[in-house]
Amino acid sequence: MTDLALIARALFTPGKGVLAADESVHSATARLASYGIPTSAEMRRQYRDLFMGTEGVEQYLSGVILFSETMLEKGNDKKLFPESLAARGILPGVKVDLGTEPISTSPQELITQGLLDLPERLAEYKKQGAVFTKWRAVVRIDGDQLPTAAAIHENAKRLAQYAKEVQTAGLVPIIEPEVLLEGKHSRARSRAVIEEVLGTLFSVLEEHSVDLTSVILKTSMALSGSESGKKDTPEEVAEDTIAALMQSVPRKVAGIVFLSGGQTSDEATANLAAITRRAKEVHAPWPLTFSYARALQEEALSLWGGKEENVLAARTAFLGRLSKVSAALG
Ligand code: 5MM
Repeated sequence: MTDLALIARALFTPGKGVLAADESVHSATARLASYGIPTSAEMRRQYRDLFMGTEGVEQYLSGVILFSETMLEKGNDKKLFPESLAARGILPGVKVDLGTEPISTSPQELITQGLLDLPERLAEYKKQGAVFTKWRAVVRIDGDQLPTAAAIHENAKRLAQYAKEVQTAGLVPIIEPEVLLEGKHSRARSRAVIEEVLGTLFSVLEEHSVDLTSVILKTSMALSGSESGKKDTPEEVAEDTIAALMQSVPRKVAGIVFLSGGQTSDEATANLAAITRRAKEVHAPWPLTFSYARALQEEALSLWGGKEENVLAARTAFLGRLSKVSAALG
């Protein structure tokens, strides 16, 4: 097994998963504001510290995805965040895409930016202690109109170029083609889109000679759209999600992590439990775990409210959610 494949495997240590703490300045500001928390660079640092500074997270976290700003900041323990994580046996990773912009020929769809100076930035992140990276593409469903094949293909090409550059730099790539929950679509449509997106992605990765043994897929679950009026049972989500993955993801892939994508904390936990059960039933070939942001953060953020006196209660809630999500891995 290569060194990169070993790092990828370590992210799937049984009972552990990945905290996504890589919100850009724009997303972190919006997240804090939505909980009535004041927004500033210092509040963003405290927001990161609330989670990463929680005693005992190493029981549940194999890795944390950081935002570039956080790579250079210190927690309340006066250690740089990547160093503090590594000292507790948690692998530090970093989001390296630079966000999305509308596609000129299909303005309702998005293309992810960030390839131009990627090799230089990867060298810096590696010096700062990152051992893995993440790039997110966004896929919007609208009836049979969206996504277009052209948008799926262009995002796949960029994900493949990113993954190749990252492996060349000696880091593990997480590839995240997020199929959005927003919309009126059915779960069947979500499953079909996930299959199409992943089918295209893995064929383009192969064209770019990306080594799949150190690639981690971060995927959405197959869910009915948030405006469909339908609430799926965890068993329905699990059946369609695992079917889509079995159809489209090569056995060689190092592992699959799930995003929570706007589900509540309880939904994301119950759906993960059903998915891991279903994966065992059908002998799915890859290790699975979580890579949640919102579903791990929401209870703690409501309790915290940006106030020092609430830190302990917020951290207790965070650890409680981590323990439930870890238990969902079976
Ligand atoms: C889909 O978002 C990723 C997973 O988070 P959820 O579990 O909340 O769905 C997450 O890693 C996302 O990529 C980051 O929060 C960064 O997002 P932005 O929009 O700030 O680049």
